[in-house]
Amino acid sequence: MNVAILNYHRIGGSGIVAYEIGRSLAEERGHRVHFIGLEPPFRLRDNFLERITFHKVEVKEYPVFDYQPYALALASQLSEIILENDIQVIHSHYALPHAVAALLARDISGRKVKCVTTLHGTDITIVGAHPSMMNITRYAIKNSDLVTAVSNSLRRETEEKLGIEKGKIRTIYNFVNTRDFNPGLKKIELAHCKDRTMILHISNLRPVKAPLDVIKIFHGILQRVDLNLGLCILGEGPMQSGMMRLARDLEIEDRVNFLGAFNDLGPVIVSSRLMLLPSLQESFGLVALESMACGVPVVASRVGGLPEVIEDGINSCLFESGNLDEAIEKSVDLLNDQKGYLKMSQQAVKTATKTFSQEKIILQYESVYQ
Ligand code: GMT
Repeated sequence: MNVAILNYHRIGGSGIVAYEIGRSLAEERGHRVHFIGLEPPFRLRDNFLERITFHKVEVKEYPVFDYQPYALALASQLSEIILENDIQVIHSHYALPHAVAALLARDISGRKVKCVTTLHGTDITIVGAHPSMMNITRYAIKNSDLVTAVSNSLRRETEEKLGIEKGKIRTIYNFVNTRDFNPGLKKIELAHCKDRTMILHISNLRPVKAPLDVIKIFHGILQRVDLNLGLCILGEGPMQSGMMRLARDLEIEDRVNFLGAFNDLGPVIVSSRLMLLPSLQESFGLVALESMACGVPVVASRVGGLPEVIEDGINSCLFESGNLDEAIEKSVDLLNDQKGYLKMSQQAVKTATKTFSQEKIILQYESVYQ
């Protein structure tokens, strides 16, 4: 099959899922995959893979435009790619603008190419639910041939918020690539965390990830655990300076390390003891799954799709959103109970490899395309 994939190239879950689907389809299932965007997906940059082509979208700069019309340029160039490469399926990750651009490109091309859209979360909960974007998001969903959501929670929320009929959206869970995320990866020693037990947080440090709560939870754990702990933050985002300020105010700045954006997360995760994810909203929480695949339990808020991935007390821990005392207590219990920790770590790997294995989920996408 000839498949076009549209996704955001910046580091983030939706880009990872899009890239891994394309890579598996090309490398393992023999399909021809075309990624189209402003930049190649970030994981593609270091790899040259057979049967994968990247098409760069050119956006015309012109003084009349206050904003460059990326979606229109994408639709126009995609319509040519459809004809030149006999594209049969366009898979859009993130409703806006990708699914809309795909529908427009199909119209322009005059071909009966099928449009599959995968909803990732913020495209519905934040962007799509905003009155300024609601109608066009609903249009994209209704006119796609098939729509998938990365969790039941996101599927239900989309049905409710946008008034989509039941049955239109199918849940296909995210998955993890166990070659890059497994407990056998070589541990690394980060200079700042030498001799310390590392607690980790990975995100884009936006308000939805509640990054200040990460600092507060870490501070609470420090008061109650007799371990030399360090906190590592991976990722970049607008709340980094606020986090630094809070760490200074709480006098723990020497224990908090900001490592910036990383591509190869696996070695950092396996070198850590615990992952904190206190998000206010999370349609799936790919980073939780990646951590679990490495055998590192997660302490996460009970929001969105996280309870579909995490079985509280079995493969990781959940706390009520905003209840930081509960988050601290569960983290402390886990750090103090070696036997319980080991059991949970093994169970986390089992969940990641059995329920959310890449091989299994890719077959679901392939059958969607067929
Ligand atoms: O979390 C973000 O802000 C980034 C966003 C993205 O587009 O990558 O993440 C969303 O999609 C991921 C992949 O499906 C999910 O694992 C994340 O839970 C989801 N984020 C939110 O729902 C906040």
